Amino acid sequence: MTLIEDLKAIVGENAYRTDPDDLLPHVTEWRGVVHGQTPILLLPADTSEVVRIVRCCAAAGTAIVPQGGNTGMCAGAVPDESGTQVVLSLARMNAIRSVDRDNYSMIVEAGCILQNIQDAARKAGRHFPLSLGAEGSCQIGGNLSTNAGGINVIRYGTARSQLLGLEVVLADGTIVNSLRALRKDTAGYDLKQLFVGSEGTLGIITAAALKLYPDPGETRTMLVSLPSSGDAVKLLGLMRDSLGDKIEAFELVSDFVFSLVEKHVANTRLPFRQRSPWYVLTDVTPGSSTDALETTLQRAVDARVINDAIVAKNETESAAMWRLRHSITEGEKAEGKALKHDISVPLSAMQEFLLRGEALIESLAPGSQLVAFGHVGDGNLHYNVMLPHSFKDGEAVTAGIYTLATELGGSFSAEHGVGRLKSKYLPQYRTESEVALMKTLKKALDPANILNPGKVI
Ligand code: FAD
Ligand code: 2HG
Ligand code: ZN
Repeated sequence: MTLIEDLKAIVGENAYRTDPDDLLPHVTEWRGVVHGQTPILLLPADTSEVVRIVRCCAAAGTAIVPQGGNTGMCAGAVPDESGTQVVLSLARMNAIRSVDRDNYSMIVEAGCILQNIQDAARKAGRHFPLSLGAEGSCQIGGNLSTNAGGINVIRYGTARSQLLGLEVVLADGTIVNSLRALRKDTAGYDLKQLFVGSEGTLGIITAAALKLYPDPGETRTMLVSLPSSGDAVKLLGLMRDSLGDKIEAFELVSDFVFSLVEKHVANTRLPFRQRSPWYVLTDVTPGSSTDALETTLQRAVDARVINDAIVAKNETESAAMWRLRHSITEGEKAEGKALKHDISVPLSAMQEFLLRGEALIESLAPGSQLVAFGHVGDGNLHYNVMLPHSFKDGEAVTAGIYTLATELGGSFSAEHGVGRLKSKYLPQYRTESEVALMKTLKKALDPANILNPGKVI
């Protein structure tokens, strides 16, 4: 039998696709920026089928591209153009194996959709805080493989912080089972964390033990308008002084970005009568400190750090505010192609980045439109740029932004990973010894380079 026939036999009828129309969404990056090819998409039902697929591909020297919801931003989940790489989708491995209320944990398969995990936690009276715009289609395996961030990192950390244990299949088919739901465990190297953020290049995640939290209580959503972007950091400082860690989300959005959403996404409207250049959308759980919240807002108005603030009166108003935020990627895509930059800097350098960044873009590509928004409370901004039509190449702009972030002690890749689109920048913006160690790890775990080759390093 040929390899493809062997692979079909492992997963069985109805659990593979070879028809080009069926394959198209799985070989195309969701923005349509990258197109690849594959002979087959496999949909294994369980870990033992993943093991058999990996062994079969390893014997044939055939590359495997693990795929979750294919919502990633760096084309990490699509195969190259060779037409030889097999795509392994985790979509059918989507069971919530168990929820342990007392231990504040759950065990899920890698193909679980993020929103289903949040819902299952809520049903059990618990909270799973990872939340992002693609939560209706991205999978927890993809979230862990990219170390996803999203809107609640300021309080709970990234996907990495939500992980208690992992089951992973290595490049030779070995299962490493560390599905222990423990908050404390210092027995040897913390192997599970090696696979977080490794974008399918070191192993295939098949299941995870996740951390749950108590229900954070009543959440207040506020949309605040600001005279300048730098005021966001001042506002965050004031809020932290009075509310401590009760800030669940703190997102910065420019007026231009919201105008793109209003233009392209139905039923979206900014609730302010008077527009400002920048806004912060924030969720807080003040508990008994509602007075502190009001005093803080008044203090911010007096210090001219904010222009105005609207506090959502109910769930519907809160959802409408968050819909504006979660529709940004869609609004930007509808307007046209943007150069995507996903940078971070220390909060103390954020104001300088914002000031120097605008000037830099204007000097390198005059007439560009800056699509700036993101998780400013984490020091992470989506600093996307729409070039004027006369500009065919944005390389200098991208290099300028990455260099500025690096100079200020930041990262060129804060949240979305490296994948295929950013792999050429890794050697430039990480030290030689860091890259060398990454290569050593890759070689040790995947000597034949069959797991997602061409991605990350
Ligand atoms: P995929 O795109 O399928 O895969 C991503 C990478 O992980 C690939 O390299 C793939 O090979 C690998 N992979 C997938 N599953 C596995 C597995 N089981 N084992 C090993 N490797 C695997 N990201 C954020 O961090 N924060 C945001 O706020 C955010 N907002 C978004 C909003 C929108 C509208 C969209 C479209 C995307 C957004 N993203 C965001 C990006 C994306 O949703 C995340 O990167 C997400 O974690 C990817 O999950 P996925 O299941 O789609 O993974
Ligand atoms: C977000 O924060 C995502 O909304 C997407 O990370 C960012 O579209 C983008 O550039
Ligand atoms: Zn983001």
